Amino acid sequence: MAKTVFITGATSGFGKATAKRFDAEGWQTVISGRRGERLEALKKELKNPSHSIVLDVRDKDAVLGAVDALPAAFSPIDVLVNNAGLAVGLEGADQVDLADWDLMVDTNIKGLMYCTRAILPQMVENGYGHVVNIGSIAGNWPYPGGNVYGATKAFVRQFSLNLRADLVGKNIHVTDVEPGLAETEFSEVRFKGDKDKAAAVYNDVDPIRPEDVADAVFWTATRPKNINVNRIEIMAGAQAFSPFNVVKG
Ligand code: NDP
Ligand code: 8X3
Repeated sequence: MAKTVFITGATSGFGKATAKRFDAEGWQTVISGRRGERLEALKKELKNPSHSIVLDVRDKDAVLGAVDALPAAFSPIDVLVNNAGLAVGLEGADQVDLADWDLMVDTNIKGLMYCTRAILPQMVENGYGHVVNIGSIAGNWPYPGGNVYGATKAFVRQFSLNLRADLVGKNIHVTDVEPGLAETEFSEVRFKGDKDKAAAVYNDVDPIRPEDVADAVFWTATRPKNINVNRIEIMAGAQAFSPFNVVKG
């Protein structure tokens, strides 16, 4: 029987590429996101059975209801890819709009918690499962303006490790995939629709592609039972570290 992957934020970027990758490998997909027309367009591209759910991960009741209402053919979920997320703004912490911080916390932390809690019981009952969380290098390394975005991804890293602690012995694996500079709609969202500013982020650099991240997600989700990949941090080849910032005087 074909396995089923549930992907949040499948309307763009990593989520969409991940749906295509699992589909190409013969998996069934449950694709979700807020933009229904994009989900329908993606569904037409997929060869294997796919179930789409217009879903805002911030809506706890909607998340729990959508998982409860999964068609029998798409249940239980074998792999959950908690990918939906965003950065909003790059202002310093003293300048930031608090609504941006709320939005990141509600989506990247609370949305990911709701989806995980909704799907885990069926994995436990089934005696098999894998939760792949999409973290970020921003959760491991600080940068100016990364403030709450990076902190939400640090939550994802630690939550992933703590899930491992809870689920060990139940044949449920957990991985935090932590990409760096990758060209998706991420920067357009961060800069609130400013396409020129977003394009400048990827100008004259060879970034990670969504398919590279999909590849890592698929690889980690298909390791044998005796292996759990805890974390994978992936940077663009052109990306590395700056020295500490020392202000003199
Ligand atoms: P995109 O903007 O291209 O995709 C983000 C996806 O998240 C969209 O499908 C969007 O769907 C979905 N999403 C956002 N908010 C919600 C919500 N409230 N409910 C449901 N879905 C939501 O960016 P990426 O593909 O780059 O981002 C995917 C993940 O990767 C994010 O968690 C991001 O933080 C992380 N990441 C990105 C990096 C990068 O450089 N691109 C690097 C490291 C991590 P819709 O709008 O239709 O709801
Ligand atoms: C996205 C990568 O470095 O722009 O998570 O924060 S970064």
